[in-house]
Formats: sequence, structure tokens, C-alpha cells
Amino acid sequence: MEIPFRCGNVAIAGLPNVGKSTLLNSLLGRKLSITSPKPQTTRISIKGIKTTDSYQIIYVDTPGCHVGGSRVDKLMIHETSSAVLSVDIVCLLAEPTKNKKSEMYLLLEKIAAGGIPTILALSKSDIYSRKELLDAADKYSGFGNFQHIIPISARQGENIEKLEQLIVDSLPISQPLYTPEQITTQTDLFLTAEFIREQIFLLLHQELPYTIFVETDLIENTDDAVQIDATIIVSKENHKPMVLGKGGKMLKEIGTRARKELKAHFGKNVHLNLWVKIGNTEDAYL
Ligand SMILES: Nc1nc2c(ncn2[C@@H]2O[C@H](COP(=O)(O)OP(=O)(O)OP(=O)(O)O)[C@@H](O)[C@H]2O)c(=O)[nH]1
Ligand SMILES: [Mg+2]
Repeated sequence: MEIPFRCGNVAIAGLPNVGKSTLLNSLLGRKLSITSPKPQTTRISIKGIKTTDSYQIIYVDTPGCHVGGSRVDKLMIHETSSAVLSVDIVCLLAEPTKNKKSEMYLLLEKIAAGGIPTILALSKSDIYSRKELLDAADKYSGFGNFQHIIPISARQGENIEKLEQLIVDSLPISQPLYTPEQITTQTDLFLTAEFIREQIFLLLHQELPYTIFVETDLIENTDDAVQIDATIIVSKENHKPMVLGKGGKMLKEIGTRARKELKAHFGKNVHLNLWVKIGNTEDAYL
């Protein structure tokens, strides 16, 4: 008997910094979504598509669910809420011991309201003891009606294939929605700006990265190289020298590191020109 093709949307949801984007990249086997040790790195939902001969999974990496008062916080909550209500399966990520209860409840409430089958993945299993993982599984089983609870480590690749199999088993029988070559619905303009923003998150300290927006101005693809022009937009005059660094050293470092990521993404040499300008960044994601 022929095995029917399965296809569906899967939201990767959870509180900030639990490892959602790292998991997406691990599931896809390539870097698509930016990651950093700072919470609230992901700002809008990112789709990553995995296609095999028998299934297609459209993963939706969501912004960490954080209850804050700013417009960006509200937008991020809206993104995550609509994602967990509009998919076939939710993969809820939680660190065994570090979750802020009120925010976790809010997220669980939203998921429960959708009545969508949910798999709970206990993340970063490489840094927790067996006892902590077992206790967490026990604690969370009382929180919601999970189809499965599974410990994973996206960093070390532990249980990633198993998690994918659990997802595949729950996918609806359906024809693929995208061609096998399509790995995302995000544009190269967006991904390029994200790869640059990632280095800003990794290199600049405290609150500065949260007030910065990156815009890709130009991508020119030739046979052997990609020419990219991008602008880093800062909201305040005094942020400019921080991004530039002494003698332009910081901007150079951001560019060097981003170029490495962009080279891997485009699969060819990248010439990157970066500018810094002052502008309105508050409405950048609205
Ligand atoms: N030890 C360990 N660290 C991990 C693992 N997965 C992610 N991390 C680290 O956790 C931090 C946050 O990872 P992200 O993937 O950016 O987390 P996120 O949930 O997407 O965060 P937001 O987008 O800000 O909500 C990074 O420093 C990752 O390297 C893991 O399996 N083990
Ligand atoms: Mg993220």
C-alpha cells in the first residue's frame, strides 16, 4: 500500500530565549532564523520548510511570548498568538526550570483556546540533569493536555529526529503546499537584514540591540558573488558611535561576521557595504 503524503504547519512557540530558533535551524539542518543569548531576538514569525519524499513540514518559528507594554511587545504577542491558533500542530518549547509562570500560563491559555494538538519539548537537555528533566515532565503534564513530552537539545542534536517523527505522525494527510526547493517564505532582503541584526545582538551590549533596525538596500546577484548594501538604523545620535566603534572597528567586525553567515546562506562570495544612519526604528516592525 502506498504511504499517503503528509503536510502541515507547525508552530514552534515558547517564552523568550528557550531555544526556538536554534531548534528551527536544527530541524532544517541549516541556518535560517537568527539566535542569540539575549531574550526577544526573534521579532516576527519565520517560516522554514522541510520536504522529503513522504512529508512536508512548514515550521513557524515565533517570537518569544513576553508580556510587556511596548508596541513591539504587543506585536510579538499578536504574532505568536495568531501562529499557535492557525497551525496543525504546536511544538511548545520550555526550559525545565527557568520559565516565568505568568507568561507560560498566558501562552498555555492561548494554545488551549485553539485546541490544537501540542507536543511539549523540554529544551536544552544538555544542561539539565535527568532528575530536573523528569521533574519538569511531571510538573508540565499537569499544565496542559500534551500529546507527548520529550526532552531535546537543539545544540547537541539530541532527540531532534525523534521530535520530527512525532510531528510527522500527527500531520494531516495532504499534498505539499510548497515546491521541494522552497525552504522559506522569507525574502533574501529580510534574511540578509536578519543575519546582520544577529551580529549586532551578539556584539553590542545591554539594550542597544533592541533599538536598532537593519534594512537591506540592495542585493545584486552575479555568477560568482553577491553584492549587498545595507543600512543599520539607530534611533539616537549617541548610538551611532557605539555601532561604529573606535575608528569604525565595531562596524567592521559586524560586517566581517555577517558576511560569513551570508556567504553560507548564498553559497558564494559576498561583498557587503554597511552604513549607519539615524532614523525612526520604533515602527520598523509594525
Ligand atoms: N545549552 C544549550 N543552549 C541552547 C540550546 N538551544 C539554544 N540554546 C541557546 O539559548 C539561547 C537562545 O536561543 P534562541 O534559539 O535564540 O532562543 P529563542 O527561543 O529563539 O529566543 P527568542 O527569539 O528571543 O524568543 C542561545 O544562546 C542558544 O545558543 C540547547 O539545546 N542547549
Ligand atoms: Mg528566536
